[in-house]
Amino acid sequence: MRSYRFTHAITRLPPASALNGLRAVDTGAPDLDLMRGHHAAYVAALRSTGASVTELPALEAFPDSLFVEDTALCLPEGAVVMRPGAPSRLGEAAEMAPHLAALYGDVRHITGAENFIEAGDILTTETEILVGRSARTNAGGVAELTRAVADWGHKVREVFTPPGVLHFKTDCSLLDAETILATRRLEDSGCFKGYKVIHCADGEEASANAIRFNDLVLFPAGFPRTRDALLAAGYKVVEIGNSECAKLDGGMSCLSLRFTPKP
Ligand code: CIR
Repeated sequence: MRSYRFTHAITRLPPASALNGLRAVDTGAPDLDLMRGHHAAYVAALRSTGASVTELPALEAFPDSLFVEDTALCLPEGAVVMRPGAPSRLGEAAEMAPHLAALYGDVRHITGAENFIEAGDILTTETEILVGRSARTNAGGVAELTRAVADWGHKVREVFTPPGVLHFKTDCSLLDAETILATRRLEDSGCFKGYKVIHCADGEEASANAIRFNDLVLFPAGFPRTRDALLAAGYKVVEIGNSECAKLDGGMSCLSLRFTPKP
């Protein structure tokens, strides 16, 4: 169950500059203290599963650097450092690379000058890696990732992030080997044939970004009907406040890299 059982995670503390983080729509300034409290609860939930969590210091030069997920794809065999499509985030990937090199023997890089890919667009399941093209991830980025992971035995399938949605995983999450939590608008694109899909309740589309991490599902607080559907399906749900990261279009998956490096 390598797609949701992990020994390690990496997070990065929110910088004060997160006030200037990217957002599609301005819904007000994030409250930094509240954001830091939510972040601490998130890290504690990861640690409660027994995983080793490396909490990196805040990077003031990069307002979105708490969203570490976008900087790398971590697989058992090795890690691939991304090339973020948002110009202000390009340098975050280089900041992450040495931390991955400390844990992995094989770290590869997306290098094509015209190729862009952010790992928020990547959903790794037990059998394949789905990559959604988006405003941040282009065909060249998907093609370069496909080549980078081929000799590790991983298959990449290119799919599409719905228009106006930041990342593929803004609208879906892996719950277990067969099951995905998704919005109806994403499922309607047909990308999850062969999987069981649990839908977010109507009006609760912002709850689609959750993470299965070992025995837990870390789930954003404030979406009771979708939470109850997950509880009814037998998942152990831990609700984490996400009101402040949501103002920056961030969610549960964005806040960590999760992995089990092969010894
Ligand atoms: C951005 O626009 O890049 C950040 N404000 C949010 C990144 C969220 N990351 C993710 O969905 N993986």
